[in-house]
Amino acid sequence: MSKKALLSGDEALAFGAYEAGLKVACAYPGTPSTEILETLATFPELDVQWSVNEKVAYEVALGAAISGVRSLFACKHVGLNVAMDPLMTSSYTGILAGFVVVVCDDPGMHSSQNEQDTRWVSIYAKLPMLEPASPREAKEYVKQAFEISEKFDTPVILRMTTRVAHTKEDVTLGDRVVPQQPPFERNIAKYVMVPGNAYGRHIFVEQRLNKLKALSEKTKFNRIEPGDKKIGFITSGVSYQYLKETYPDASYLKLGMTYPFCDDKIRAFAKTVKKLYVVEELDPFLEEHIKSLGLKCHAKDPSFRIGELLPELMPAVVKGEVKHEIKAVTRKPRLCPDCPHWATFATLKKLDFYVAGDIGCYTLACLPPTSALHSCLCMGAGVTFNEGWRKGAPDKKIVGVVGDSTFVHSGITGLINAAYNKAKGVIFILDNSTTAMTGGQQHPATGLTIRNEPTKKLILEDLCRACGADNVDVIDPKNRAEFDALVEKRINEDALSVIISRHPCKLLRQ
Ligand SMILES: Cc1ncc(C[n+]2csc(CCOP(=O)(O)OP(=O)(O)O)c2C)c(N)n1
Repeated sequence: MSKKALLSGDEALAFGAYEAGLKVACAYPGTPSTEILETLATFPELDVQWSVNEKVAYEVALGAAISGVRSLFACKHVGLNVAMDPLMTSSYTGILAGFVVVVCDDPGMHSSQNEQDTRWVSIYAKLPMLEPASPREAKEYVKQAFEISEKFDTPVILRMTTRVAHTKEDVTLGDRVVPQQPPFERNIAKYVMVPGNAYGRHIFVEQRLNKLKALSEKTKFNRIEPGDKKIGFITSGVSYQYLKETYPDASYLKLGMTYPFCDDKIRAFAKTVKKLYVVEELDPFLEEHIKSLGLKCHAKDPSFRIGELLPELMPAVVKGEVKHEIKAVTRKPRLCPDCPHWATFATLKKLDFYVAGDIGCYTLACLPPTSALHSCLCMGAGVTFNEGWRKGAPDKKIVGVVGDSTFVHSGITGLINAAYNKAKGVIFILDNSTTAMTGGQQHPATGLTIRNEPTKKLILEDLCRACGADNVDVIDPKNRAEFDALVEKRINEDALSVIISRHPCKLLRQ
């Protein structure tokens, strides 16, 4: 008898990948994708890791796929930016065993620094993209993604959004089947991307796109649902669910494989309906393409490109109204009571520093009552902005802050750069011994793996010295007088200093 379980999109995707014979999975945490790896880590037969960052995760997982085992990489949308270098060329090398690139976008920025639409990456990298609209589809699509990957020798992008990743649905579970793979053999023309070989592979990539286009025309994932002929929607992802709730009788072309585009199917569907609408969240990805086919279609006003396309907005979208109020979201998260970051920022505020910030719980220190953080761009920029700001404002009291997980992710290179280029100043590593912002994941400096097994522990103070910092101090920010005195001392020195402000997160899960 088949078993059922109530699973989120992330969890269902993980179960689907497991049943499809996945062997290796790598990721760096990032909402709303984090639970994919956390779920996969519960299967003991899988090789699952938190990697130090997304580029590393992508390369380890791709390497495993090229060695002959089905592999998966998962990240949030901004994480894919970090992995873009290997991603672009992996489109040329292709794979041996199936390789799935899962990316979770965050429309409405529930937990992100921007709202980018990853669908464009599929065009840019010439890779196929699947877009499930529910947890059940996430499970089904990931299985199909492995098949497509192997059949067409390509990484396959599987894109979800927050609502699909975090919504729960009952899902049927199946057995795990591990397919036989061909042996890993030397193949320089395919795996050594020097210009001559890459030229040959680029020809392959263009031919592959044509074959994938043919697949997109016939796949059941691009599905026509005939209904009322007066109104026809072309849509994908969670927008499909919202539209179905609002306009259950209309005709639909529901796209599950959104790239390459299924032009013939789109044209055929357009002919059957009186008024054609394209409804999609964020950018006009489908709209621009459908218009380029010479088809007349109605699409949302550009004001709806910002934020989520929530169910209650559907009638306004269809009527072509302008979103009158583009309100900034007023959620005001705060640091937890007794969070160790409070203590560090109390000092930085008191001393009236310009604080180059970074991404983590400590970003919340930009809000009252501390209001002591002055930038947040991307992971690692707390270290590099300290260096950059000093160039134009040498008279200001500038420092940089970075979390422990973020420092390992992408702060190390910035510190080496500062030392090499003779930069000065104080960098604070806010070491709460966890990746708190995303729910408390392990990283190299915690000395524990994703399964909480002991491993080699990265000693941050040794690392900072090796990077070239002149002074490295480790101190508990809750020892306020001592902490203040140390900061005053270091800020007045002509040196590159790192202060590791160490106190464990109150919510630390062991
Ligand atoms: C490229 C990228 N990957 C992942 C994330 C998600 N994310 C934001 S901050 C963060 C790490 C936070 O940990 P840490 O630096 O230790 O700070 P803490 O939250 O513990 O204070 C992560 C994983 C992101 N914003 N950007």
